[in-house]
Amino acid sequence: MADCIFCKIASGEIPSGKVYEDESVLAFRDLEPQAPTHVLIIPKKHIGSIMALTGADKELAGHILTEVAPAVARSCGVDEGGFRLVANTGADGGQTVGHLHFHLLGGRSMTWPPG
Ligand code: D5M
Repeated sequence: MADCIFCKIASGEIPSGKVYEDESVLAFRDLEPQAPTHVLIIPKKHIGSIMALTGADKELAGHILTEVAPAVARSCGVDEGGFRLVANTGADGGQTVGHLHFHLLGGRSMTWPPG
């Protein structure tokens, strides 16, 4: 999508602190880290949010959850200590960028409930 910042990051038009990339997914450091490890995992194709996922995205969504997130957690060294994986969705969910992204946060103890 032309004016989507994460599409521009996915295409390389805007630089990012890349930690993982394959043909369908990119993971990069969040600009405003909320934990020692704070990585955003995005599909390269534009999907607005979890609510815009369709049956055609099952393989992609499964790939992110079963392969990419664990690989990123391992490469960042938070797989054993634990981490939080969250997709803020919509206005009440706190989503500010309209391109599906999973925050992977770790390196400190998380609190619950979130703010
Ligand atoms: O999360 C959107 C997140 O995106 C927020 O934590 C800041 C981050 N962000 C915004 N622009 C960039 C760039 N250019 N690089 C890295 N991280 C960025 P949300 O859940 O939508 O509030």
